Amino acid sequence: LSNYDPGEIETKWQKIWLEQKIFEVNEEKSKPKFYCLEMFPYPSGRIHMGHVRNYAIGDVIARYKRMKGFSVLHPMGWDAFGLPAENAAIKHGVHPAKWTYENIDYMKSQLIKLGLSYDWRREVTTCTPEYYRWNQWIFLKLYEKGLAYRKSSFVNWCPSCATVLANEQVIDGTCWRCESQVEQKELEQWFLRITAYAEELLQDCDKLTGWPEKVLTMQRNWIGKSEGVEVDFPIDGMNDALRIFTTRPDTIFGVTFMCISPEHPFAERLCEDREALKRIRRLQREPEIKEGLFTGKYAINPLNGEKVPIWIANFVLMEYGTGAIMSVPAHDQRDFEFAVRYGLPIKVVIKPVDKDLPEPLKEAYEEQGVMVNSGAFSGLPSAEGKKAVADYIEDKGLGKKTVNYRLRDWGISRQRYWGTPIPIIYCDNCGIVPVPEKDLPVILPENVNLTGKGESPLKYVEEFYKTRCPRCGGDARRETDTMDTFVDSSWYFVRYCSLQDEEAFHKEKIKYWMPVDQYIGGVEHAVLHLLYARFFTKVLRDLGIVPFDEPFQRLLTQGMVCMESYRCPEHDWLFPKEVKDGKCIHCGKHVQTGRVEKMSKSKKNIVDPDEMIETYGTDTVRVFTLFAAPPEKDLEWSSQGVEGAHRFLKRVYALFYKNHGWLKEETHTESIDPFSLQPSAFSLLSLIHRTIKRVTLDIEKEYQFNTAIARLMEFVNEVYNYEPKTNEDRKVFKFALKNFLLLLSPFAPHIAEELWHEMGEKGFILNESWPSYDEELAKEQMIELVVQINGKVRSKIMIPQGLSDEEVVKIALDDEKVKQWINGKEILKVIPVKGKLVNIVVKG
Ligand code: ANZ
Ligand code: ZN
Repeated sequence: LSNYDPGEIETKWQKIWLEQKIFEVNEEKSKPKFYCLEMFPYPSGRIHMGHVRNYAIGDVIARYKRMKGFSVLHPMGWDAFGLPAENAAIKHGVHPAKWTYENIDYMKSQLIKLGLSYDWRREVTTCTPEYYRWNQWIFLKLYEKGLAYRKSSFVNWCPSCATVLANEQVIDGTCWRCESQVEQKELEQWFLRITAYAEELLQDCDKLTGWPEKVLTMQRNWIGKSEGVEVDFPIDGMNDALRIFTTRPDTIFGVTFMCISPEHPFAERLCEDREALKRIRRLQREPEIKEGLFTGKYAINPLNGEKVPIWIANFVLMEYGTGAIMSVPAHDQRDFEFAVRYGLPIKVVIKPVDKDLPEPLKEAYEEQGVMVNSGAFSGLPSAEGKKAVADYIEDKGLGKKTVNYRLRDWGISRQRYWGTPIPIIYCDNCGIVPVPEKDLPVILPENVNLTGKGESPLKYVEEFYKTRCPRCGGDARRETDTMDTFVDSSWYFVRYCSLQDEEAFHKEKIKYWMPVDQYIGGVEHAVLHLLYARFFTKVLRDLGIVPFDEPFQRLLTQGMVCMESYRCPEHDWLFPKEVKDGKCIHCGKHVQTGRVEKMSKSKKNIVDPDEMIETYGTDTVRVFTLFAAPPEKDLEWSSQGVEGAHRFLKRVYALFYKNHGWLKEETHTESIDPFSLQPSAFSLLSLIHRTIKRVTLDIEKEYQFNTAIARLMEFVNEVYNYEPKTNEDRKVFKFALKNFLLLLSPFAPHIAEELWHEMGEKGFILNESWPSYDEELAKEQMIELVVQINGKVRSKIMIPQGLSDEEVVKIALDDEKVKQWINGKEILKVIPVKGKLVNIVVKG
């Protein structure tokens, strides 16, 4: 026991905890449940500090709730499909499966080394057929309901890499990898109709009171509901009308031209110049530079009969509204820029209430105001005007009010190998045929040639794609694209409710555990993952599988782990350990210190969890990450901070070691009568009650673990030199130390468990109840007693408030300093004043 050896303590307890299965939980009907979930990691190879922080936060919550009497579900798994496995395969020639499973093995050992309280019987690995068959099953259900459909759409295509690019991979219209000009290519893809749930997803944001407001705002914006009108503009000389969507019907008298998307069905009819049309179709969308092409045709404004030219423009998206707009350059900045570029007229129809607009306009006036130059509507404030014009349009049958959402259907087809096969078969006779449920899972074949180029590698695996049509029995082909991996993570939290060898959708168990009470993860998932998971939950609800609307009651988005970076003029970015006294250890040159920012491999401003655990132990790493900042704030890694956390735990250890002899013997801590205690014991009792109270409230209130740990540090400082003298003292001290360990255990579970047993306690801390406190005792109750002898202040003593005069006098006379001053002289008078002052008059 003599020295704190975290390595030994931690491996010992980790082993025992697993052997004794103390993290395994089952549904206990008699207890309230708590489902604590951290976002599962991608098995990239090793965990980083961001993971450590995420899981440490979750572990504190899980352990705390468990001690509070909840039945706590705390699972972990692997988001195991995805591109990096495929890239590693191409680069190093290992099969993605091998690479993935090896990473999982290693990372799992790392999580165990962190002392995290997971029930591993529930481990989910999304690349296993047992898991992904249910992706396929859900897909089939969506297909049955018309919520999964195939459609051709435009994607960013790099001709030289022969691959589809995500929007983020297109930089100034060129490929991020090879810089060739990116084209728009039409591709048949599978979509999930998330838009069918757009309104509910939006409305239910109001129910998510346990979510950070910034995340809700991002979700609302992503869904992007906008109310407006669709209006038909007849095309001059044709028996057809162009339907547009606008949110600003109040500006309709200011229309000076029309724009349609290059993909608009009218584009080819209206534009004779095919080459020019082709060129514009290759242009970047949502562009910096707005470009267009005049079709030579005109449309007629249904409100004032004006003839306006129809243009094809690259800033009009086919996927939004109707793919066509009425352009009002005076009041829409995009239209303004377009008008300036092509010399089109600009007509003001909204004027600020209190001033005039400059002539000519320097930019679009997009604010509210009063309608002008607008026929009978002139003079109306724009808000009222909006409604009046919309009503007029509807009354006259010129169009209708509509609602549009920015949210797009979710394209899930990926031309990749390492993902869930889409369970669809194409037959020349029968067309698109879903794989019958009984034939699930459609297994991803092992033998495949990975090239990293455009098409799905499965296209060349004959034993995979060659199949028979389930309907007519004829030769048929399987779909060879795989699913977006976001499908996998859209329902994994439901899978954890039952054990690995049980049903995937165990209704009773789902009903008991779901929804997740606390979800913890990075804010980078504020839209996609969290929105898809909400969407799937509603789908599963409509399938009768889950009995609730929302998957995550509370959401905590933890801050980033940050650190300063170092750069050597000779050796570029350096790892922190390559820097000594501000110099590069390789060349001795002075290094430049960069600002504190998110740890990243590219800038090498990272510390490796394994190394930290090796040096300081897991408990120190946990305490540091939890102490350095509140969970939702960014955390700055600092080696002094880690040292500080380590010193604290060493001191805790030393405190117990000092008292080890008697701690084990003394057993009765139950029968303490606070009011019979000596002042020092009383104040110790009060201190532990106060500490319990503060730590509990810090955890309950927004998980303020940093201040909770600060309380524990204060406690140790206050009691470190306490020396129990009497039996009573020891009783109280032991009581305080026991409770201290209970409080410490969610943060530093290993040292707490070790000392708990060293104190002679039986059983595991995790199975103990969280300590409760007495409001009265927890009060700050010490006051200063001043003792005067013959009118001079001779001593000041801290005493509990509210003692009787008799007791106060006794304390004063027992005080060592007072005794020295009296020094055997005769005491003439002792006058206690309000329990705060004692006047002693002595002879001579
Ligand atoms: C005329 C107008 C005048 C507009 C004005 C705005 C201001 P939100 O709020 O995002 O829904 N628009 C409509 N469909 C479009 C498409 N497919 N591609 C690009 N732009 C499109 O935006 C709605 C507004 O965006 C619509 O209202 C339309 O321009 C444009 F002073 O119509 B507005
Ligand atoms: Zn067939």
